[in-house]
Amino acid sequence: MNNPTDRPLSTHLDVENPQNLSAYQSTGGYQGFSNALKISPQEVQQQVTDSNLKGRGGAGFSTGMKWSFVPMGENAPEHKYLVCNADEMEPGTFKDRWLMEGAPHLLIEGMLIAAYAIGADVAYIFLRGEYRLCATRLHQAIEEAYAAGWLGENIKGTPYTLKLHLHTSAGRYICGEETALINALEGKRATPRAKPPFPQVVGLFGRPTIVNNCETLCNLPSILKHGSHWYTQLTAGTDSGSKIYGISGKVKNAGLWELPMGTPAREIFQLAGGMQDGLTLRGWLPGGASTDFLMPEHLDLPMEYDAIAKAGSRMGTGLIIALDDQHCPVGMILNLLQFFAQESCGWCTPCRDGLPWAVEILTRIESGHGNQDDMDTLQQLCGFMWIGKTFCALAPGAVEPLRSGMKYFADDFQQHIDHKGCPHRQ
Ligand code: L3W
Repeated sequence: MNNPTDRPLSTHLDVENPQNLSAYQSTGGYQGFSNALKISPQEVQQQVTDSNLKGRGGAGFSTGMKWSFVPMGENAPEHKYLVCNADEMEPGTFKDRWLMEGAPHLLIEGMLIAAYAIGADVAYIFLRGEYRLCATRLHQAIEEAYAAGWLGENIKGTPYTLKLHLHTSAGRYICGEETALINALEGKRATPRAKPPFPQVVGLFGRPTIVNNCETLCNLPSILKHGSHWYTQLTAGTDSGSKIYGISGKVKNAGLWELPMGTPAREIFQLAGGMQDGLTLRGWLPGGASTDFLMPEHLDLPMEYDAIAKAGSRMGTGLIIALDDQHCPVGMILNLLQFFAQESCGWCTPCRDGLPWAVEILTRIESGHGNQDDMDTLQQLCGFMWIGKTFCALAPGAVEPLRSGMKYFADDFQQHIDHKGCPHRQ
């Protein structure tokens, strides 16, 4: 990607005072939404469907298809809602923060396009509570957008009206699950709802609601500005567009980069300068903590949804977590499981009881007090907490690094049991 227009997200990030409307407009801001206002909501939906944009929150569901479930025209209720899921709490994931701090108007413009396309008159940004700088900049940007007539009644002289509210989360990982988020926004306990009905039909306050991830929404202005065909050509693989990729762990330069979708993981490691001196890569989680481990031999895979799924994992958020040879995989998995056990909402039994049980067993193994039966029980627990047996994706996601870690790092688990302690501490 050499041309700035080929980096539709980060092209807006290199400006001073990013919350200022003039700074955003100097990089072509609000042109995409202006184009959207000249065509019908259905035509906007069609462009986004044609762009083949997939949700960037972790699941990779088609954005255009999701929107197509929203009742339109005479069948539509009086109010419909758009919600930006900016409750970025996935371990190792910090891409939405970068976008909101660096280009708050890009998100606002993306939300305007999405809200117009589905006929929403009210929109919410559900923001992770700890993201204080994002909140400050979004507040300022929203105020400026209202003052300039980009938000509010009869936007830019058209019949279209949108009210946009910023809501800071009280702080639970489960609020990233769209129906738990909706409950939280309604002031209720943040437990997931049964699906179906999907929020697109029965969502916030019982009305049709689209919940889209922050990065997903930030892609919309460029699609409406340059066209869906242009967007499909940005990729290095088969999924459309560009993607914010990143790495954390013991690499030389942890960070974030906007790259063509489908960039091989090896290139992302190279951008990070490789592993720190003296360390070797042992494994990596492709997109946040709730994905299966992949190995160094998987580094040439394109980072996109199907290719990573075929290798037995998920691209998730696309932010890699690297495991080096001097850190204990058992300890790392225990650390992740502790997080997920703490963040279980407690609604369904497999997750509420299964995750703390897995933590108890892993703690025993990690400290050198585990035995072979513990390994069998862990395997069974992975089955009890799998898709279809829990109410939402939290526990199945939590199980992914555990089940793949037990496969790829079986020797490490065995050493803890045989030598009654962690080999990395001996
Ligand atoms: C209508 C159907 N709509 C699916 C919609 C659904 C939702 C979207 C994705 O979890 C994953 C999870 C985490 N009719 C539909 C339908 N939809 N089928 O599509 O739905 P789904 O169920 O595939 O996923 P989900 O429950 O939304 C998302 C993983 O992401 N993850 C977590 C990331 C965390 C962050 C963060 O902190 N910001 O992104 C990372 O991998 O484990 O598997 O809108 O309504 N038949």
